[in-house]
Amino acid sequence: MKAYKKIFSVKGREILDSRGNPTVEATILARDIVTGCYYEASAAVPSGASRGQFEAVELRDGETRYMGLGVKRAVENINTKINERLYGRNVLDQMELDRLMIELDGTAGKESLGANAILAVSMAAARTAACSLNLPLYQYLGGCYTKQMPVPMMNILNGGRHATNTIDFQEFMILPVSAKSFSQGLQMCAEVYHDLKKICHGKGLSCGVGDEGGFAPDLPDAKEALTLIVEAIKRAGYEPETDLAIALDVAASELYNEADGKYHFPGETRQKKMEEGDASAEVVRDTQELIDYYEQLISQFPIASIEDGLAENDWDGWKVLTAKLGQKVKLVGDDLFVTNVKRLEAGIGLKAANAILIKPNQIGTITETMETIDLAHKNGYQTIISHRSGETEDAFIADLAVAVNCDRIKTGAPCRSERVSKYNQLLRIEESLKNNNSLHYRQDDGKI
Ligand code: 2PG
Ligand code: MG
Repeated sequence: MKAYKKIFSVKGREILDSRGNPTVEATILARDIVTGCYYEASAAVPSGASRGQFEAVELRDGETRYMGLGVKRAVENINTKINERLYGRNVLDQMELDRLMIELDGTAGKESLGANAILAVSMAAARTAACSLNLPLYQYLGGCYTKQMPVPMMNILNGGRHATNTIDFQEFMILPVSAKSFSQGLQMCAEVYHDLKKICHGKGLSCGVGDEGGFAPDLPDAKEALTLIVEAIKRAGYEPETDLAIALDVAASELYNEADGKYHFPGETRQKKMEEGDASAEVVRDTQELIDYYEQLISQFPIASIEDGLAENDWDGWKVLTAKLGQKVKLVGDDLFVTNVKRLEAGIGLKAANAILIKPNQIGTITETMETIDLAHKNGYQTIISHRSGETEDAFIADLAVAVNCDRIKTGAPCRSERVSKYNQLLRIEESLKNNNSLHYRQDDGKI
């Protein structure tokens, strides 16, 4: 007979994320109908700043409290409508629970109940189910053959919407390509992070950090940032390219201007104005010029991956970008795909990008997240599980990354506990896989 862990209550609450903005946490209480034992677990959803236009909708109150960012309506939806619909259901039926919530919401973008409400419950269901079976979350989600650790893609320098500095690209990350294990890779990245701090300090640059814990100095352009990172890799005793490669998240949708169809670089513009003493100077690149710029950067620096190199609607540009650079580096679709099967299908058809960023809150349920990962793997797209810039201490994505055998995980700098909690959870998972003799780490040479 199938185990039945009956849902007794689904409860939501408003908590704070790492930026001090409200977000949603849900708790599910379930009871084993045979033993009578109760199980309870909670999960919290993160929130992005450079959100894609096609993401599922975060329901916000829009009143005066918390500058309109309160989530009391989403919480209320959990406590009433979702609680009523899921009461009595088996918490082990993850797909059915997600389907019921999607149906109850009834909109394509989940704007009626809120994707933040739905995802919190979806995650809490998985965690309560795992707890009721006495299984670690990664094993419940991934099955008994789960064994592969992801490669950390660690953010060490912040710009764009994640900082108030002058760097236009949003994220500069490092990838430990010579690491033989997750823990070794983590150590290498953290060492470089500390050396980058020393270098910034030595040059009189700010050592303050951005939203994801990477340093956020004022630098004139991406080349300067990349030069500093290469210096930090060397200073930490490693070889750029053979030990550590670089990954970028340009978040180009943020630079794109609908009016002229071009990419505007405010940080570089500021620098140009200062240098030329010309108040009307501006740094603007069209799609082709931006692709050429990436080609130049790739030839000068050990870059292995570029995320959101072009805007979410620039499909023609993505085709050209992929044809031109797709054999050299990973081209990751974040805002482009928004963890959505339909958008990924479109991308596969057009040969746009060769990797996908996976963020459960872009789509709103764990089931749909799994479907998108599945489609990506079947079509040879690399998968990278990702945090959001507004995070909580919940380390769900660490377990998810192992459960789905994803290639890489990006979860910020080794700084700020909401980022470090994911790395620490991965260390625990690595240890338990090792104890069971089932540990596997696919070394990532950063090559295509
Ligand atoms: C991104 C994410 C996470 P945000 O663009 O990849 O780094 O940022 O959560 O602000 O969308
Ligand atoms: Mg991104």
